[in-house]
Amino acid sequence: MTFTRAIVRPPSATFAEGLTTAGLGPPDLPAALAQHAAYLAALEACGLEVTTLPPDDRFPDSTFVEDTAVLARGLAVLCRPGAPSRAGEVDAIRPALEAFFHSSAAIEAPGTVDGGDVCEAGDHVFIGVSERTNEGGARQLASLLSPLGLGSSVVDIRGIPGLLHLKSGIAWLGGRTLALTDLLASRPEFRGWSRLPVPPGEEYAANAVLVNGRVLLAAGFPRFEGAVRALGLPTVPLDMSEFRKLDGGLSCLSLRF
Ligand code: CIR
Repeated sequence: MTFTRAIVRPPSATFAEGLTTAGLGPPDLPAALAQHAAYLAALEACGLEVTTLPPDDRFPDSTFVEDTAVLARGLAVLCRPGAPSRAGEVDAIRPALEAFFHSSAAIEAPGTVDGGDVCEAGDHVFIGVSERTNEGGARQLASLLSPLGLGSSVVDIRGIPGLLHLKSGIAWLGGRTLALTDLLASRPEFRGWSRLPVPPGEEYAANAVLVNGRVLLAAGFPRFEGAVRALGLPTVPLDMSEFRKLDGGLSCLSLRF
């Protein structure tokens, strides 16, 4: 899958009021802005044309744009976030998506889907059922993706500690290879896939993104980065400390298409 574009939204002045369970203290906005700028530059270095939306003070979590939509094969599926405080982020992103996608659909109530629960892996999509994405939302998404030739399977991650979203514990590294944290690696849904274990203690790094042959990953997780490089994939480490304080992973800072 080659990406040509991405959409990002820098953290806003209200960023520190975002949802969190991390217990890592409040994020520092200037540091978050600097990390976001470096992230954007990394996407550009991978060849992407990046659309930067204005910061949106109304929604503290609005920098995590990935949760608002699922983009697949020319279709934009507008999500219905599981957290009430994030519902308005979807309307806020709609115009930007309409500029690039002629075909769109939406998850309807009572279904909920957060984009962070959706892991595309070639022609297969893993959909996490979590505290944010419910079974009805997952079913709706699966039936929207199926006509596009995308098969899907549902992975129920409720009750797995430390996993806000499915992609908090999994990354597709191309072909049939998935990086998986220990708690996911043993799950039957991933049988038949080549599984790269994320070393215990480095779970946060599992939320990596393959962008045009390079793997963007969180800095500071040397064993995981070494394991990815050993697959022959160049890595681009990025400081994510301020986003981690809000339970945010690296993938959730952009919509890539
Ligand atoms: C939230 O709890 O919704 C945000 N503070 C973090 C969302 C992170 N999204 C993601 O990892 N896909």
